[in-house]
Amino acid sequence: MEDYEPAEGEASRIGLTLETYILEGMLGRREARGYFTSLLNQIALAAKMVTSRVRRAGLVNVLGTTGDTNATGDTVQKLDQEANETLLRVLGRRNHCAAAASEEEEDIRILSTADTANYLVVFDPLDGSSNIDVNISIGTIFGVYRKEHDGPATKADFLKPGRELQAAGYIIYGSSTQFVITTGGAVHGFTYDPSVGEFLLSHENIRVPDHHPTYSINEGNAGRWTDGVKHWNDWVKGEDNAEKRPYSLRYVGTLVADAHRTLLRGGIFAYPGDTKSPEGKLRLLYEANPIAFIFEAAGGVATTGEERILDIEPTELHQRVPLILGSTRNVDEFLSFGKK
Ligand code: P6P
Repeated sequence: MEDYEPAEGEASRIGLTLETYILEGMLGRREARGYFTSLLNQIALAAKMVTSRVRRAGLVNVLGTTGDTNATGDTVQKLDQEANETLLRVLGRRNHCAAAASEEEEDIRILSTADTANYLVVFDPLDGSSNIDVNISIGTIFGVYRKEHDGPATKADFLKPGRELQAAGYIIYGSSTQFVITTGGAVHGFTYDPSVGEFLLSHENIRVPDHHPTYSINEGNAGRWTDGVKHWNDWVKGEDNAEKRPYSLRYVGTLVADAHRTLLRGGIFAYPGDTKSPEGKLRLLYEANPIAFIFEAAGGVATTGEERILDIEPTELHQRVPLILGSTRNVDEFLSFGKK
């Protein structure tokens, strides 16, 4: 899948709208101008709708919880539910998305049985939703697979390794709203300009630096970590000027926010398995896989500590997985302390 190369002398594309980028195949999928393009634009539309609600969360009666719990036992915040319904409704139009798997849905949701419904979408509609009520960054994570057969989609269609993703991205509702996307080639970031209602290219061809003295982990779990993780954690906090240690600790508690910072600046994010949760906390299909796909496309790495995230053969829609991701040299440091 070749990257789009600007023509000789072509002006910088900074400021181009996401829609133009997608429609003109600049995401590196020149051959797919129709259904795939339409699907990505639908996701961008959903992102605009969700961001308009998130930005007013404090004003409109969407704060708080519904009292329900979702498929994975998390308390459902009202905004989770609204974001979930928005994505399902928008993806259900135009008959390009056959089905969706959402963190908020126990099973897959069939969205179309039309012959044109060639794609499957996995998403976490509102990652980090426990941070909504305290105005800390939250996000939406999505991944797009191709449906490889005729007829209605089934749950088995979603149990594919992340390396088969056709596109992956996230929207971070932070100090600004940014849309980060890749189709496997370059990774690009678009910043939402509410005055024009468009996502404009702001970060072209994002590359993860190969190292940065920052680490991101919930130290509250330290008592449950394996010895290897404990030794790594002691090492990053040790004194060594030449190696710029101690590293700085940055932890938001929203995967999209911690991953976005790590993508742009470098460093490492780790949510490893521990004695209480050997498989960790994060979900494979709609959290770890799309983020891992983005990091690898940007020159980073994403592993469970034992295997490449994108090679895992899923067995369940909501299965959890340990996730260590970031700069190649930072992740190598982590792995060097092993599982011991
Ligand atoms: P902890 C948010 O609830 C989430 O699923 C991810 O966005 C985030 O990385 C993680 O959980 C934070 O978990 O246990 O540190 O609060």
